[in-house]
Amino acid sequence: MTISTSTTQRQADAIVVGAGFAGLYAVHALRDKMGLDVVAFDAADDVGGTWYWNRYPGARVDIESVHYSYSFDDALQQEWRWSERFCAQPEILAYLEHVAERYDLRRSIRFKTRITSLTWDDEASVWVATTDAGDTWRAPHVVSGAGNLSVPKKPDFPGIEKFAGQVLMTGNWPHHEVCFTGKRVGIIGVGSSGIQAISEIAKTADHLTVFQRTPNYATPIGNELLDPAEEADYKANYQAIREASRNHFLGVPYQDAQPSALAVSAQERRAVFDDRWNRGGFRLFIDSFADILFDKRANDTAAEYIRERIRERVKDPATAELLSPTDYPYGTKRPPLETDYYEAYNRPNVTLLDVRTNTVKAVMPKGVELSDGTLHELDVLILATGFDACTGPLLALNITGRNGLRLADHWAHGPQTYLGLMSAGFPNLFMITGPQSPSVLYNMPLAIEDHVDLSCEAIAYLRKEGLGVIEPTPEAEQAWVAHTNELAQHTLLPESKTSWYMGDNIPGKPRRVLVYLGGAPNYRAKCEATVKAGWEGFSLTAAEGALA
Ligand code: N01
Repeated sequence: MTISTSTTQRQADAIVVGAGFAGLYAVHALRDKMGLDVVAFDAADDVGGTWYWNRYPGARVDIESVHYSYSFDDALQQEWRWSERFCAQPEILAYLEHVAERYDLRRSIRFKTRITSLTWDDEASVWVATTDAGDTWRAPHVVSGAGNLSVPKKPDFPGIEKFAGQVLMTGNWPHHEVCFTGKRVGIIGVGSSGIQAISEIAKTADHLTVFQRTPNYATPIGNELLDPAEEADYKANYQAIREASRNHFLGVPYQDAQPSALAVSAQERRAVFDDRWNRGGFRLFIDSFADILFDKRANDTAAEYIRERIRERVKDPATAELLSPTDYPYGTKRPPLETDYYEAYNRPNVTLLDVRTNTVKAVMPKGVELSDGTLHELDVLILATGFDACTGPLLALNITGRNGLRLADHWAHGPQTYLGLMSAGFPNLFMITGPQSPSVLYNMPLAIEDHVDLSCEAIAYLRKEGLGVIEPTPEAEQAWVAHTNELAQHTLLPESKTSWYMGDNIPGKPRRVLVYLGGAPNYRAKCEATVKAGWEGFSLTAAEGALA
């Protein structure tokens, strides 16, 4: 369909939120595979989603690009060339632009348009979307590709609006090149974004001050140019690789994990850690020993190994100490991957400050003031302070479901979903990689494809059966929430008190695990069994009214 602009109240078969990995594939699947009228919305002026907004220096994927890419069309995966093992943001954005072009997706997307509310019309069984362009759209189905890490955390530093220099956010980086030469730069936050940005900005800034609250367990990404022979080999075996990925906890075809870090000698353990450290990616975390995320004593061995490596790389022992996490297990905060991150602290132009003990008091016109009264003068202040993860992007859509139920109220104590895909009282609303699905603990493009395909299957089933509405039963939802909470209790995740996996990074956000921790293969099996059992746990009914 080409979007009509002739009326102010318009109709479609499906509304898609977002034009990132999820929104693009949803448009293609719903429109081109199912033949539906689709309209998508994105606040940006082009496609890309997270890869559109996160343009900070050093932004790079941390699952190998050959794996972190669409699998839905073999021709696409054969023709696209990745230049590096872990490509940088511009190349991933170019890939998504290519996908938009190749499948002619832009004609179904309204850019520079944000959905301001989504309201279920009980009488007509349709969603009514309003946009900041002043339009209203009606459609029986909504597929949200709003993302998991797309709503940056609001700055919580008093006085920031009075800062005389430039404030930049990694999650909403300017489109022009930012030059740090001759500048005093400060950065708050040492998560994946901060760590990638620090490693790059340290090379050009006159001085870089890092304000660190909680140190992270960063390990080498192991990036290098992708050897064409290796690439050809991947491409010749893509089907098997994708299958192996989908059968792996994290959605990558790694197969070398040993059962337990505690079942081998210290020497053997060291050899495994060294090997995974050298091979890079998430191998140390996910492909060394299978009990690292579940057994504190196993975790301690990996944590101590990483601290040892930090001490080897950072020249000043006090700085190395400050960079070494000690009060939460490895992997309970999302582990960042790095290139030369720790070496940045050996440079004379980089200072590390501990803002856990000496907190940020305020941002002053000249710089950042800490609780002890010291003022750190800056020309540029970068906020790498994270996101309102998983629930934030959905709540930002201002969603009201059946009988006036607001999603914000339904989720007042944390997300409530069935399979992380739908929520009771919010019919025909498909949340791609929603909370309590494997999402960020799975290879995102594959997680997205699985969820979009499942949503399409639900819509096709409704149509085949002459029905109009699908939603989870409250009982199925409650059981799923209890199941995801219980799974989390069997892991070490709840032991970190500052992890966005648990909602801890946003003041006032309810503490509840935001991801499904049973692993992608179990999750996929559960979805398949649900469909096979006639959409068990869902209620499927006729639509209340015809589309007006
Ligand atoms: O955000 P984060 P991120 N005062 O929440 C600090 C993905 N990603 O944007 O830990 C002082 O991890 C906060 O400190 P603390 C990836 O999934 C992927 O870096 O709360 N500090 C922390 O250090 C990742 O996990 C890639 O004590 C404050 C930092 O800000 C996710 O996005 C690249 C503060 C936030 O870290 C989010 O990563 C980038 C305050 N008031 C991101 N408030 C890839 O490589 C916050 N902080 C693919």
